[in-house]
Amino acid sequence: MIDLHKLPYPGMRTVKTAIAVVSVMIFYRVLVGSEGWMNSATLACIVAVICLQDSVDKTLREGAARILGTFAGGMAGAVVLATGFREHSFAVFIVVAGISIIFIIYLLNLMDKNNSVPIGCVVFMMVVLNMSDVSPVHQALGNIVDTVVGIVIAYSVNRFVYEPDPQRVQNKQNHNIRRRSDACMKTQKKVCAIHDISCVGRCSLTVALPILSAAGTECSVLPTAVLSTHTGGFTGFTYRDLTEDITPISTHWQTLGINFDAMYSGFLGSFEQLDLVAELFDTYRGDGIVMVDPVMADEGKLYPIYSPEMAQGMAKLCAKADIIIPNLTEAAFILGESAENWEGPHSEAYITGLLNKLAALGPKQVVLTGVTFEKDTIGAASLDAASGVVSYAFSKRAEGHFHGTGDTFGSALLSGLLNDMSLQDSMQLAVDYVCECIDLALATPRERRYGVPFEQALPMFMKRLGRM
Ligand code: PXL
Repeated sequence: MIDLHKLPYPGMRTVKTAIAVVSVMIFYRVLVGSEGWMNSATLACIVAVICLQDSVDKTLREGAARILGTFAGGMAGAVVLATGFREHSFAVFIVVAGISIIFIIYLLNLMDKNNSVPIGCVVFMMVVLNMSDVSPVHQALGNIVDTVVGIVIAYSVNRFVYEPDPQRVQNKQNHNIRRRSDACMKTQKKVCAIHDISCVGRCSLTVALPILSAAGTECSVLPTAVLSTHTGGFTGFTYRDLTEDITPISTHWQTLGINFDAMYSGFLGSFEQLDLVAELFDTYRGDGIVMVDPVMADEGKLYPIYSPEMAQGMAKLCAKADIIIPNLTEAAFILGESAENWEGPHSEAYITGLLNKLAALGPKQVVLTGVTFEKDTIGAASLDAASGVVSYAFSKRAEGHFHGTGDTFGSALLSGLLNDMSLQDSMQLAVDYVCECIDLALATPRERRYGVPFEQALPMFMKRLGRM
């Protein structure tokens, strides 16, 4: 049973919206009379409802946007009526109507007035769909007048019925943000990212940390090595192996009773780290996700700093993971196969064969990157070992190699999973995000070896995660 006493009262804005609508109706009833007042009142009522924002200042700003939208929609409608398209066949009329809507939206977006778009389209439709005897220009002007009436009444109600204290509005907004983030804090996921720090060149931790933070997770790091730059495309880089620091760091963490919802390993600083990272997984995995990116090779070749034993060691580490995310070259090295087919195009049988052989090593899920069946698209394939389900995520292909995109992909994929997205959706998110980063990279003069401008695509990424 609903306890009526516990229901909140309707807010002041709700009441004021009702007052504005009723005032518009009274206005037109008195002005136009009992015949035809409803037709005139419709647009003014719509405008009053959408203009009635929670501050007077905002109502005015919205009002200006409505007038511009009304003008654009009204004029476009007048042109369509004046040129007699409505009297043509239905097919011609709907084609012209569709093109006009595109034109209105395009024009308003070009003027950077996208909040004028809805009213522009509403007014256009009201003009072209309303059979009245008045001339098109008359009708368009009438709509503009009705819009102004709606705005003036919304503004007056907001201003005179009860003007909200801006401080109170701000406090309420802050309170809502706090409430939302309190709820989020209770469930905020903790990740441990185990990669190197390449000081310059956007890869590994300098990519994983910001992406996982933007995804709302608390990202701790365990650096495996510190390099002045990454190893692809730079020479003369410094290399400090942090193998000796891993056990003391973990020993301290254990005194703090730390645990993680996800452990995500990438580039390792030495062969010995394979065992150390496997131990970290045992210590901290709990019910969390262990994701291994077996970073060691690309474009058919092992990275020069690694020997072939690294590939065998990585295969053992992959066996301990819940998810592994090799590229095609790494998959071949892990399986002890030739990597000459890394570039594709690949056959579906080849990809599913690799997925199954990788799953046989032990991980619950395998995500293979760099999969391409046709020349214009590239993406990833996944296999869920328990269900046997194979899925794919593709995006458009760009020529060439882009440093750090494996780390961008892995961080985005894990972000999706930790935000409760399915493996398929997380994979599509990661593929799309990398594609957006590459598009941005192609649009900047920065040398490729400095990585992709993933920072610029974070808003798109956060929107897809529902965090913006
Ligand atoms: O993005 C993979 C990566 C990570 N860390 C270092 C690298 C590379 C790839 O070249 O050199 C140090």
